[in-house]
Amino acid sequence: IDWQRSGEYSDIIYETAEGIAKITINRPERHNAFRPQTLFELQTAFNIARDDSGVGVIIFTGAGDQAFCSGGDQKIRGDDGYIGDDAVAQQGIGRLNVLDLQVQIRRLPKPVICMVAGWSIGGGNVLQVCCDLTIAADNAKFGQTGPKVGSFDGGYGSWLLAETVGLKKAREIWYLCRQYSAQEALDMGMVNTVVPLADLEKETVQWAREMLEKSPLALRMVKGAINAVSDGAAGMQQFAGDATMLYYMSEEAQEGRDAFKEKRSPEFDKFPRRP
Ligand code: 2NE
Repeated sequence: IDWQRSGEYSDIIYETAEGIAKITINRPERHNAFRPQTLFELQTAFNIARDDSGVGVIIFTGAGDQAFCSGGDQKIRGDDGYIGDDAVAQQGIGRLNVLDLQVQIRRLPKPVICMVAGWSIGGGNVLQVCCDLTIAADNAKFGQTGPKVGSFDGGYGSWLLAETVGLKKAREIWYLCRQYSAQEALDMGMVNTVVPLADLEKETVQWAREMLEKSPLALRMVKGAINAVSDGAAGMQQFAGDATMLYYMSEEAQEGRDAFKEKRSPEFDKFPRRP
């Protein structure tokens, strides 16, 4: 696959090919730990992929074969969050802007595949959990470290993980902070498949291609429906917004718009009152 790189980023790489966007965290010297700047760039890249009608599926991964992501960069962790280089940081104020990225991935109306080689740890594993699907290489290792390093994720990192692997297993993962092999992650339903490291991208692209053959609106609605249950009112708001979008696309809704513009009464009688 002939990836075309675009944009100017320091911490990530954005590439596209054949209807697929690939977003790569590019800090391999820290096992792709994220800092505030990494997350700003990821948010930009995910927005570009969302807005690009030529993109149907997004692959989210990490540079190299040692790690997808090792979570928040502990070396720039301040006393209230992660300290970046921006004006907020100049005042000594930290950020936890990974939470915004988690929400963005959940609400993005295109499938996001997490492609994991090596470590998927801490806040990195929470991002993995937030993705729609996960393809793991046979060298992948998963876990949460929060209670070991003075952190926790009580949002998606807890209850979405529990929804994914079950309550008992989620408690074990957080309470003991063990590391789990790719096969163990597969057995507990945290990933979709495990493939040899050498085949990781080929297999992930194959999954993306299969989804690209499917109806984009159907995929959007299924993603919204699955997430609506666990995202509560926010999930319903998104799903309801999609219903509005579909209604706007109907002749019935367009009749209301046209009647207003033409200063006449709308003729809704011509549309069936469906059973
Ligand atoms: C991932 C793990 C177990 C890998 O161990 P190993 O032995 O294979 O590699 P090593 O030597 O630890 O790591 C290689 C280099 O990457 C850095 C290391 O410090 C090392 O660099 P040097 O010190 O040799 O120069 N590195 C790795 N992870 C890093 C990190 N997260 N931040 C900064 N540098 C990192 C092992 O590396 C490990 O346990 N890493 C820490 C995982 C972790 O605790 N992550 C943070 C969890 S909290 C979080 O992400 C979070 C949250 O819970 C809630 C909100 C927001 C964030």
